[in-house]
Amino acid sequence: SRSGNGDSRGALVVLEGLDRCGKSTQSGRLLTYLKGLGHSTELWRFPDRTTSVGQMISSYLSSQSQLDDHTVHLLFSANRWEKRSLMERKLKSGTTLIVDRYSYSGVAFSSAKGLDIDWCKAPEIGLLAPDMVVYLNIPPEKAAERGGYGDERYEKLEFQRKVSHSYQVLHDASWKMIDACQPIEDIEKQLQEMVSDCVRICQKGKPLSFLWS
Ligand code: DGP
Ligand code: NA
Ligand code: NA
Repeated sequence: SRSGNGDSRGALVVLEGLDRCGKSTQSGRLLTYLKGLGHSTELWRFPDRTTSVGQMISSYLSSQSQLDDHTVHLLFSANRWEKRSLMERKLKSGTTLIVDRYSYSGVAFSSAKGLDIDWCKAPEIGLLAPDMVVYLNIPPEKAAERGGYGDERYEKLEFQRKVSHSYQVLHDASWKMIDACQPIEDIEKQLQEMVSDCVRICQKGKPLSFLWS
């Protein structure tokens, strides 16, 4: 069939956006919704700070360590690679994964520092491609107003403006965009509709694909 000839599987749904765009709130609500429908679903996030690579990233983000920009880029990528095989097993066993940040954050944040975009994309090649990327769109100034930023390294308005620009270069027609300035419940509803279709198509056996596709 056109929808694919593989086995039924879970969907890989990625949420992207600036810091304070509401991704974490929305991914939590989406998890509750999909579980409520009886779908096996897990919420993941990158960076995954629980691994040893993740601890190096966490220490860098809290400015407890300094690292060369290229080095930290590769650590973020390694942090996704170390979860790749588990990710594939989960999807193939029918579990849908909602992922709070993925390779697009990797490219957007590092290219915002001035690193070459193709260099930034290279280490992500071969990771599993999301079935859907939802971008929660918020002007950097609005995000900064939301209870302010924490004190992590990237949570500065000037830098977030650059990240916003990088995301604009990166996203294509396959991304779904949601206006993140709407009321929480409106965003939640729109997300539910988008993701329900995606989950259905993956259940029908849409084949897995790989970055960058
Ligand atoms: P979070 O835990 O979602 O708040 O992410 C921590 C910070 O790290 C946030 O400012 C976004 C940034 N970030 C997430 N993924 C990557 C990545 O792959 N590369 C870089 N350079 N930064 C990232
Ligand atoms: Na953050
Ligand atoms: Na977040």
